[in-house]
Amino acid sequence: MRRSPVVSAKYVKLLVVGGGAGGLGAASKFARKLPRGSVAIVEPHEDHYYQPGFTLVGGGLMTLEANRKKQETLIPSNAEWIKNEVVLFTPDSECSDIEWWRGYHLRIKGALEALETPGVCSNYSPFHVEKHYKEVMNFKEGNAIYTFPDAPIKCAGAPQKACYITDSILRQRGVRDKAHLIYATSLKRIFGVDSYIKPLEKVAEEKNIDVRTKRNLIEVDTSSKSATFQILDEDGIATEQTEKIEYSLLHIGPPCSAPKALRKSQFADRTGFMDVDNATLQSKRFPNVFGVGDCMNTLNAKTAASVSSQLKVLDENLSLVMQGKKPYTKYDGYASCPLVVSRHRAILAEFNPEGPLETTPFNQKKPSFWAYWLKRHFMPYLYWNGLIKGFWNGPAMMRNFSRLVKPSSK
Ligand code: UQ1
Repeated sequence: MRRSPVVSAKYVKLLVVGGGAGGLGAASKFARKLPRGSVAIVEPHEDHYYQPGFTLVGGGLMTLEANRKKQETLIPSNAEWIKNEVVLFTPDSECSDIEWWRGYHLRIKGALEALETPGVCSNYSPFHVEKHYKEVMNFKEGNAIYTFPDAPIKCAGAPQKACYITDSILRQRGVRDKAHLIYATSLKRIFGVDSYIKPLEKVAEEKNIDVRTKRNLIEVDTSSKSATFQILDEDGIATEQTEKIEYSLLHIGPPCSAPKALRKSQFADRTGFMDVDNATLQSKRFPNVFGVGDCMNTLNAKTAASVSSQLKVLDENLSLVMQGKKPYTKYDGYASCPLVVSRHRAILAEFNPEGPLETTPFNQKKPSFWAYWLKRHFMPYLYWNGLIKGFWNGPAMMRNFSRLVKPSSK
């Protein structure tokens, strides 16, 4: 990795750390309203990936190429790109987003090496997502295991989406009866939001997927091609019991962490995520510092859709602080996860930590083609042209409008 020891010290009004969805969206918004030279964005990577597309790449429904753009084409023209990685924060630095796919080796013994061996893959990494599709297309027989970690994870629906798409592909290939599909999750139920549990349990049952709850992957042994799980108790605490399962295919849902420089900094809480006010997104310790995206310790699910709603809050609150005022706009914890359940259907889950927050007047809990179409064709467009350009503030306005048609979305 390129690493220059010191980035030349210079003054900018807003330093955005990370060129992911949150960082680009924030830089775009402020580069438009502040004078030239006021905004700089620190991002070491040449390529930017549309990560919500990875599920589709792993299912052979989109190419990786279609989800990749050069970072230089995305940095707002009025902002400066500092092509480097932050290694140390000093307290009066300003910080925004990112969580990257690195860090996913942290708590699973042997996982990082296993990803380079046959049968082991992850849709979370651009380097192993195409491998998933190849493995599914070449799958002959045995266990195909999809894991969900006992730690924060971005797009919590992605591991089960991968499992459902695999079921569809194996059926089409005529080898589904040779496969035992296992979804092994550390959670007590199939999904974290109550109202989507029943519809998802139905999908899993119809597809004959063996859902094993309270299982936390702790080790991958490539010589015996086996995965070891710790069994968790009702409170999610690890018991002494373990379970070892052999795999032909193992898809790893990675435990995610904030980037190292953030974890080590005074912006982080004890879990290593950025310690911000859950509503205003302002750093609890440094009033001139805000967060957006996956790196924060807010209660929302970590998805691109949540970033869109956070950007509106960030825009208003950071502007207030720049004018010497107090921030008051509140993030409602909105997140969305289009749960692709086959190659043509999806459940459009939208929720906040309190429950569902659906945008459309249609039944979003039922798998539908229109939800799949939105996910496959409309969302990438909205991301590249709306979200990262700082124009898309989430569907809250549309939600208010559709409430006129459908009074309650609960
Ligand atoms: C969304 O805003 C968004 O960000 C661009 C996504 O990310 C890819 C989504 O998947 C979804 C569902 C939303 C929410 C938007 C609508 C119109 C429901």
